[in-house]
Amino acid sequence: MNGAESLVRTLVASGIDTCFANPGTSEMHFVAALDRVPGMRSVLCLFEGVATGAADGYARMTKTPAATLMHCGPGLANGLSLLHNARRARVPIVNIVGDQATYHAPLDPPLTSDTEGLARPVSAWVRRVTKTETLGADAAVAVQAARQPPSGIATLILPSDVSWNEGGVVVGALPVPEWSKVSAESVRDAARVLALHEPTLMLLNGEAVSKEGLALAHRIAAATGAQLAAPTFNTRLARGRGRYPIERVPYIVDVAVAKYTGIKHLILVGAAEPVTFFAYPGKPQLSTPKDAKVHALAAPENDLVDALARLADELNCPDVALPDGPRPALAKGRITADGAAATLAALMPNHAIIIDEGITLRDPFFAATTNGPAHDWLGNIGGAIGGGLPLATGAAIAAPNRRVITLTGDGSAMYAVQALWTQAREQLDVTTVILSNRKYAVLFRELDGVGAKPGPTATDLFALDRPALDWVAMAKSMGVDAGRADSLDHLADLLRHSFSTAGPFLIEIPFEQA
Ligand SMILES: Cc1ncc(C[n+]2csc(CCOP(=O)(O)OP(=O)(O)O)c2C)c(N)n1
Repeated sequence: MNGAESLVRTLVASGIDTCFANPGTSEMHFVAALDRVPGMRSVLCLFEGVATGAADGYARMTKTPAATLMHCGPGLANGLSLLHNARRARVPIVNIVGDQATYHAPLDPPLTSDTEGLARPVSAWVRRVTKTETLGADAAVAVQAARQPPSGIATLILPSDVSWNEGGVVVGALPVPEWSKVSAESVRDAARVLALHEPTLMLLNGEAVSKEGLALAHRIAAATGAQLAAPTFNTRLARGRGRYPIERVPYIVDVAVAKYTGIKHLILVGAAEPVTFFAYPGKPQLSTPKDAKVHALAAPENDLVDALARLADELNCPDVALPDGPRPALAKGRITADGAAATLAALMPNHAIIIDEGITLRDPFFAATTNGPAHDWLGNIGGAIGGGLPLATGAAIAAPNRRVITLTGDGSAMYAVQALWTQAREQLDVTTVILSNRKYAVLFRELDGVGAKPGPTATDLFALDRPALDWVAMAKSMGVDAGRADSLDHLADLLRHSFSTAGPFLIEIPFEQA
């Protein structure tokens, strides 16, 4: 058996069943092994950023890693920004990067680069394999490293001769690392703080914003008067009917600071202190008051649901009723953000997965879907835009019986638009909603935030209408049927059509330019 085959067999034995790939010459033996080994779905992505973003989406839904396959340092470099987001989202990924043969690299052929150097900033674990005999064992360790709480990216760099040489050894799955429980002292400390009944904010992250985590946090909040919040962007937030709602820390610094004025205690549940996305001249860097006392109930690598359950027990918190607001009704007539959001919330199917890259048009959709059917809301944690369409691709592969709805700004959608082609090829149930304002609207807001004044050059650098993007033609060219909504009634027709038809569909919602 050659090294590549031992690698693929070890990955399958370790539970990896999907590989998002964009291969080249150095990965040919890996690709050939995929033909010989059953159990691995290979998904072609036409840009490495699609592969890395898809692996992120896959991991958010299954909580287990997929593999990627990249071509040398430059291929990895193409995928880096969405690996950055995946690292911030704390998801497991086994990132496989083919490279020059061990004996060829010293001659410095064209695709030689510092592959480790490119991998290190985004990876929790990096290893260059040097021997065919150990490749299987290295792969099993890579899977384990990716799943080491709080999860991360394990990059395996694979010289081509290590792949093609004979002598590969398949290794069985290593134990899956456990999420550690918080100490009794941490639970008691948090209980003591909450029993003071002083203004307290509990900031919940990770599994603490799952359906179970939110239910426990609401019991604690109802019994103690603490406020609850999730970070501005979340890996996977459980929402809609049957789930307890949660506010997110506002993105806009002044709004966040005003909201949390007077908070005396901050209890972190798998979250970090709420640092603002950027520094703005003369503004605070934290959304909570500087003098608020910070208490860590749990770190990201802890079992957060267990920590909340033990805290609720410690405080004897009774159950609380689920709030039950009315589902928004269909809106009609001229397109507005509120109307489009209500229409989506009125029509979306049960257990949808919403991918949020809505930028300035996000908030109405977040608000309207609060009382929509149960769904998961996947945000952009790392701030590198362009991950929406790739994330949707991976989430749809991970959860084939659920409709994925991508809400994306038109600017953001252009970064990795070729994900649509993979969605068509794999016939994924993804509805891509382009929130089309023909500009980088948020950057006007940011200009104002940092105190810069836009002139004609700045304004032109944020304009997407010269030339205009033809979203319907672009989607159709990649095999995705599409329509442009010209009213809210038309939007409702397009959404109904997509939700009742298998496979991907794209809807452009044109918004008036303010
Ligand atoms: C990788 C990366 N490049 C650039 C940016 C800066 N950036 C943030 S938002 C944005 C424009 C988003 O435009 P769009 O998706 O159309 O949403 P809108 O602001 O119009 O609502 C840009 C360029 C970024 N965050 N990440």
